[in-house]
Amino acid sequence: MARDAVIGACPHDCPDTCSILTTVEDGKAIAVRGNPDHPFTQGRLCVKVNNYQDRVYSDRRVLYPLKRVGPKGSGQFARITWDEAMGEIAERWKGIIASDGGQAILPYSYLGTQGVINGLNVGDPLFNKLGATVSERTFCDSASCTAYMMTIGHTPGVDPESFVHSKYIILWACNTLSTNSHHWPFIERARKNGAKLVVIDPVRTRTARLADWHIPIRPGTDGALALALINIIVKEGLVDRDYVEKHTIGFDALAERAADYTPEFASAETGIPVEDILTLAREYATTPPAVVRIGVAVERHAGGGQTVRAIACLPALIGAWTHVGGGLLQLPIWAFPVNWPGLMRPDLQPETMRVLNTWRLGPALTGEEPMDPPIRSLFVYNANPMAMVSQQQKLEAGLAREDLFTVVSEHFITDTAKYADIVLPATTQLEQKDIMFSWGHLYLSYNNQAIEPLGEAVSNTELFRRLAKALGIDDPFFFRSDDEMIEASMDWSSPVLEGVTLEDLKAKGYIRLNMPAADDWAPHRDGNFPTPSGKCEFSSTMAAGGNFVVPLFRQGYGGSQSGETVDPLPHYIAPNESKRTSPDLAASYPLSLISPKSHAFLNSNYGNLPAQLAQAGEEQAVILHPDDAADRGIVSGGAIRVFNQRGAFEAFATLSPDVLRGVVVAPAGYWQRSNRRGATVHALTPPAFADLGRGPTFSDMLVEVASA
Ligand SMILES: Nc1nc2c(c(=O)[nH]1)N[C@H]1C(S)=C(S)[C@@H](COP(=O)(O)OP(=O)(O)OC[C@H]3O[C@@H](n4cnc5c(=O)[nH]c(N)nc54)[C@H](O)[C@@H]3O)O[C@H]1N2
Ligand SMILES: Nc1nc2c(c(=O)[nH]1)N[C@H]1C(S)=C(S)[C@@H](COP(=O)(O)OP(=O)(O)OC[C@H]3O[C@@H](n4cnc5c(=O)[nH]c(N)nc54)[C@H](O)[C@@H]3O)O[C@H]1N2
Ligand SMILES: [Mo]
Repeated sequence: MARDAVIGACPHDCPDTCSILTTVEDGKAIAVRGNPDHPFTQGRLCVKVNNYQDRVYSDRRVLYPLKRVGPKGSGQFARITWDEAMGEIAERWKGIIASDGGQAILPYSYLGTQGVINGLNVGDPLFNKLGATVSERTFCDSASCTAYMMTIGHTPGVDPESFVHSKYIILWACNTLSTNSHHWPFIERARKNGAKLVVIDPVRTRTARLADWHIPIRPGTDGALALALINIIVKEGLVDRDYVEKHTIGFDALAERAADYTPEFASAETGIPVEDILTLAREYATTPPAVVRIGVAVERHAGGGQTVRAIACLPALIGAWTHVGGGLLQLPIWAFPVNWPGLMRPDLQPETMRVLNTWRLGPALTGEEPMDPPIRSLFVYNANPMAMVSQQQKLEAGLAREDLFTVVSEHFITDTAKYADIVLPATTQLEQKDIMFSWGHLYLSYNNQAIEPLGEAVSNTELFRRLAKALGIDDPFFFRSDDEMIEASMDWSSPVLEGVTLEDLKAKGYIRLNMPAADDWAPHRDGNFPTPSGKCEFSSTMAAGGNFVVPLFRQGYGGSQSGETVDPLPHYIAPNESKRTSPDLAASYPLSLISPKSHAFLNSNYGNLPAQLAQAGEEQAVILHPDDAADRGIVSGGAIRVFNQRGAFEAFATLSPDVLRGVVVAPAGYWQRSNRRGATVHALTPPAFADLGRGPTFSDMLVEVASA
């Protein structure tokens, strides 16, 4: 019996990017396990991925090209050949381009796989070449990244492994044990060395339960808290004068601004007692090394960007950056020398291009959002918009359009793929090769292909080669092999890759970027922030310049929302939907709904697979505080309807004092099959942009709940 362990890397859109060993027997993957040698993976895989082979060999996999034979959305398909599929797509697209122009074609994608060659940008060059509408992908961390760049620049920040040296750790809107679980051992080690762990979250999550101090907060009010911390630190003389003098700009203006945000003001907004706000500020400022880890969730509100601006000012204010294990951790992805322009090829875009934000997809398809030319064809890969974006009813109506030619590349017939005219089978990570960055640690990974593709599944790179061929494109760029693409995916001359060869990377599966050791590294001890001024910018020079753009690799056009200038100082923007800002709305819909990540799903991945559904619960649950439930006569396990001015979905009630009163929680990622009437939480989420980077406001909403 031939038995091998193949070294690969987890493909998911998750900070941990684990090193995976796949046991292959006679060409079949029989098990996966975490690589014990990898310093971050430490031999453990999560509940989502530890049976990855079951995803690969699931009898629900799409393994052949399919063509719709029933009505739109019926999920009735018949097998066709790749030649037929490519022939039909090329013919339809050529016709559309001739009659309406390339912009009538809309690609839609995200990070179904995070591999550098198969992931985010794999389709960009082709769609740019066709002059298709550009899909602006800003629903994950775009407001946060824009704010972060404005304040401290594109720095990796604190090495997540340096947390072992921290003495005061704040996990701010981050459910580490579910969404970044391989970071936990480092936090645990710090605690063994005496660190205090604080979690700021409206929910007593599994992470909050293990913290020394859980601070419940009303959703979307973190900006008020952060500004009050600045207020107290300034007023009580806890500022590191020397650091501020040398390595920041705009302190006086920040101090003056923060004077408006008293602990009393913050308490009224956040629901946190004044005493606790004072204690948090004092402990944070006087317990070095102090570190803040922000979760993506902190941004999903009207003021998400400015919230991150305020938080990003804190470490410089107290000189936290002078210590190993002190400062801020957001996304260390900035450390990886990825050749983004080479992947995206923005140079291929025509001069006039149309940009459509991903969660405007529904109204764009129905025509509610004026589209000239209208969208005639939609091409979805690496994404499941029916499960993950707002305006679900409109999206469903748009996808049901008879004249819309929809193609979806997938592993499964998702809620989105169900509406396709053509479904194309995609390989999983075991069936393809790739090179991987991480947004949660500093190791570059290589995913060796473990098994041959199942059925007629192809990798995304191969899919786009086939499309280019069918469309008669002759530029050799579109026909590079995976190896050539991997070779071109990084700037190998970058100092962080000094001495690294692809051969070594393939053999070992991962290498640490050539950065100082985590035990000995305070990245901004001497300032050196990659901002325009080289300093931490309390007062942002980018914002002071008027309307500005932070081009992100996600084709997010960060910056101010729609052309207006941005206040260069951090400030508090209250939620769009709250008792204070929209009392009339709150009279009908008094509860705040958030939809954080599920422990057992990865976004909507695994929302159809038995092991993960068994862990998460087959049906969508909504968690309410027992008093909020009692007020409405709702009992544990009862069927409920959750609704607001935009829509409704049905679920069953789970009662728990772990959620703050006035807050309801619908874990994200469930498919329509798990909801009683089909609609999911995105029937209710708002389509508004946050203040910076066109971030989402998915968690900025009021709802009411009633027994169904
Ligand atoms: N298990 C699992 N892991 C994942 C994912 C997944 O779907 N499942 N998805 C991956 C992806 S794409 C991402 S972006 C990351 C996201 O990683 P996180 O940002 O950690 O994920 P969330 O669960 O969305 O939110 C974290 C916590 O923020 C809280 N929260 C919500 N609103 C607020 C608020 O206004 N203020 C504060 N202080 N807290 C708030 C939620 O209750 C939740 O416990 O996780 C990645 N990892
Ligand atoms: N309510 C709510 N909505 C949210 C969020 C939230 O927290 N709450 N989070 C937001 C965030 S942070 C994110 S990142 C987005 C995520 O939004 P999406 O990226 O659209 O969500 P996924 O569920 O990860 O969908 C990825 C799809 O790609 C498929 N796929 C996987 N690998 C491959 C491959 O190699 N090739 C192809 N062709 N397909 C593949 C998977 O089967 C899956 O169906 O959702 C956003 N929406
Ligand atoms: Mo995300």
